[in-house]
Amino acid sequence: MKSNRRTPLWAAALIGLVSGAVAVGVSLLVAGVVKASAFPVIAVGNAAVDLTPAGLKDWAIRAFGENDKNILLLGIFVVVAALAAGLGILALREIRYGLAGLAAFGVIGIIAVLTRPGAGVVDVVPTLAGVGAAMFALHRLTNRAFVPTPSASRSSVSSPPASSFPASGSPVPGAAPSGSSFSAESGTGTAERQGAPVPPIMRAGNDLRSFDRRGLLTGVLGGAVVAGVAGVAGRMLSGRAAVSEARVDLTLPRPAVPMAPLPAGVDFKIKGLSPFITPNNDFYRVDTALIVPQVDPRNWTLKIYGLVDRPVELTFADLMKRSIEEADVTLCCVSNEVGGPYIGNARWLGVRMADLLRDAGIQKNADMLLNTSADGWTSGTPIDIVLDGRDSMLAFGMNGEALPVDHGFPVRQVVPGLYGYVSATKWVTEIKVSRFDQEEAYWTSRGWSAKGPIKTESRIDLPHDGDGIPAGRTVIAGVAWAQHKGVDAVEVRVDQGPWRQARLAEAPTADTWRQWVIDDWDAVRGSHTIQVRATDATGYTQTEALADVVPDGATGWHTITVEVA
Ligand SMILES: Nc1nc2c(c(=O)[nH]1)N[C@H]1C(S)=C(S)[C@@H](COP(=O)(O)O)O[C@H]1N2
Ligand SMILES: [Mo]
Repeated sequence: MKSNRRTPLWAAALIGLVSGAVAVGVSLLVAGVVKASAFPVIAVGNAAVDLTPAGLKDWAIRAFGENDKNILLLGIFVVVAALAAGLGILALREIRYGLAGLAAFGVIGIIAVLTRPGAGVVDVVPTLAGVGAAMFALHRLTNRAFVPTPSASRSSVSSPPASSFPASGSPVPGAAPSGSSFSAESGTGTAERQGAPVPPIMRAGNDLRSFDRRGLLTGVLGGAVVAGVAGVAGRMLSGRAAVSEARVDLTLPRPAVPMAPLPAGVDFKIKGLSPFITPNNDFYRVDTALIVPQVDPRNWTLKIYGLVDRPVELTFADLMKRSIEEADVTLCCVSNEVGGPYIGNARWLGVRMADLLRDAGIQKNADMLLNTSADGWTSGTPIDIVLDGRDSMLAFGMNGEALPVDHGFPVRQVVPGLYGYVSATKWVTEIKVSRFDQEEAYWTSRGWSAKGPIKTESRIDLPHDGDGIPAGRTVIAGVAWAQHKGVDAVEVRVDQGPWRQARLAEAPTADTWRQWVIDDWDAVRGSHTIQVRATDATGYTQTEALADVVPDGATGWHTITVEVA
């Protein structure tokens, strides 16, 4: 064993660094295992960016251009490394300080992770595991490299190794880790260390310690191996985590013409009534993907080819640089039964398809866009509809966030007025300009119509079918939709009685659903049926005739029964 007369601060800093690396490696591994979406260090970085004043951020983006992310990451790396080294030095002074410092960073990490958009409880697990592993490493490495000298064991109180962790309470005041706790922890080589006469070279807290260079070396190597193996394994497990990170990292561009804020009148805010904007977490999901495609925006491209004058290939960065627009559009699935749940409304952010298609130059004989997703699903969209002036878009934002992975990250198509199966391609990677008489999309070849305009429909949200409700004044409320036509009227009737006009919420455009309410139904005892029907802006009133969802969408009046007691 070699000892050093000067306090080897570099060794303490190295221990801090390795402990920090263990934290990063273990949290990456655990993030990969539990499929957490947020990695603590990146989450802290993003939170820091979010807290940065807008002016500074804009300046930084201008100054750093597309490299701002890398420079930011480098900055984070340097800061984290410096902090870790500092903790190592603190731990040498008094192990509890180092451990408390790690715990403090754990708390910051957890707060940062939890405040990322879309974060869930599972996302804190990697942080907890990383901090726990770092605490273990810091404690262990410090004791390996700075060996409590047997001569320093002035106290006869022998405390078990764990007692020097702050979590289990303060160690006995003034008691140095005894020789027995040291030998319990350091395994082989103990005898040699214990036997050698060690000059006291430093004080750490109340301990006299000596520097064990070999203990440092083997400990640091072990820590580095753990960190490296865990980190690499974590990365391998987490193609998913990488995409989630890229998604959380994404700074959405601003629309060229931001939409006016929604008027308060769009939403009656009645409990149990679908809110005007469906939160992303509540948004229905329909797709054929067993495992959601993980498409990294850095590798994503979109090809527009086929019957075009100039085939186009765009990267995600290309897309984000174009003129950006926002639109509120209610998506609906053709498989939605009358009264069913497969409908939701969101504010989408993206690029107008008309602009892109104009760049490509659509040829005269084309009438269909055959879209392909990263997982090979296809949809067929009529070109005349996409180009008739409606807000058809390639969307990458949904309700103020990057598109959730389940909803098509990084890019999906959104066309107001068409069912999802012919328009709403998620994870879209190709648009082949073609003809309906030459191509058949996924669901069309399985018995569904080639074209799928959304049918005018309405739904009762409140009360629920089968509810038992008290007699008296009762609210009946729901939503109605006729995307790109607009809902003009909603009528409700009870027990086949006269139709009553419902009061309509505002709807700034024709592309969304519209809330409606009857707030003064006098419910009397007994069993009652309630029915609803909508009339759209073309004057068409929904038909009573029941149609199945196949081949082109259900029809009929939503009818519920309630028991009034
Ligand atoms: N890649 C892909 N995109 C898809 C689908 C699919 O199966 N795969 N399903 C479509 C259907 S049928 C609907 S209704 C909408 C649903 O979109 P959502 O899951 O975001 O609500 O996505 C459309 N886009
Ligand atoms: Mo659908």
